[in-house]
Amino acid sequence: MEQVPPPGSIVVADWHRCKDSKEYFSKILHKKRRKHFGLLESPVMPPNAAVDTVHYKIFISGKSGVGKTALAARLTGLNIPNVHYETTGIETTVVYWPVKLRESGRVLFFRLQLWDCGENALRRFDHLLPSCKEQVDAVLFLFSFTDRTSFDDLSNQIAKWTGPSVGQVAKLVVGTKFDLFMHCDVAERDVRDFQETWNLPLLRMGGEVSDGLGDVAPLLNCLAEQLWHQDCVTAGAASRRSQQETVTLL
Ligand SMILES: Nc1nc2c(ncn2[C@@H]2O[C@H](COP(=O)(O)OP(=O)(O)OP(=O)(O)O)[C@@H](O)[C@H]2O)c(=O)[nH]1
Ligand SMILES: [Mg+2]
Repeated sequence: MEQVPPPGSIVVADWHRCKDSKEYFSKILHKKRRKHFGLLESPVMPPNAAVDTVHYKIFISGKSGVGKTALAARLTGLNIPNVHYETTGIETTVVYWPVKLRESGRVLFFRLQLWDCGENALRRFDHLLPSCKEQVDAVLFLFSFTDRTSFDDLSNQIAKWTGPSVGQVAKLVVGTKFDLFMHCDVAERDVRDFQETWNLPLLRMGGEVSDGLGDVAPLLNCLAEQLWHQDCVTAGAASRRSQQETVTLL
């Protein structure tokens, strides 16, 4: 079972609602809508308020039509396509998200590069998955509330990303199309059982993209929290290892 920090234990939850976050969130907004950043662009802070940026690669996993491209669009503040156009290769998008660490009060910009690859393209071209996996920091496992088979396949998908051969990868589960409750095919009880088995964060998404940050903040904060926790665990293990090596050398 994964060791997952409880929500809000590492980063300030709902920080986007706090007054002191305004100068940071204003750098990712333009006329109250999300600013879009190309691969070489980044938010610019005044020199006296410079903050560090931490970079991560995130892979979005899930069967065709589950809503991977729609989620990437939602997290970036773009409109969601109404019809399903199969993604024919890998599409990457960059999301910047400011975060305040609870303990130190330090502010960081998380630069999340989202990797969205069409499921049918993944099956067809063997070279795509290795590129997606290379140095990946986190995987978002998607299922759709309107497609039972996508939920039933989750354990299978997660198992493929678990174990010593995969290395450290933060994992989050995202249930899409939560707005289509009339067609819901996954019962709350099943979601609870799944969470008890896997102990992974599970977020529900759906509906129109809103102008505000409220619908994406829980997911982005949760992702930032998992990534930061993973880095701290890795850094702790590395420093313990170097201490042990020093002791052995002495
Ligand atoms: N109502 C609703 N529709 C959604 C949601 N997410 C995705 N969709 C719709 O589901 C369809 C498929 O979504 P995509 O994001 O294109 O699917 P995909 O996972 O990228 O599929 P592939 O690229 O083929 O692997 C689109 O028509 C979206 O508009 C949601 O949360 N709510
Ligand atoms: Mg797609």
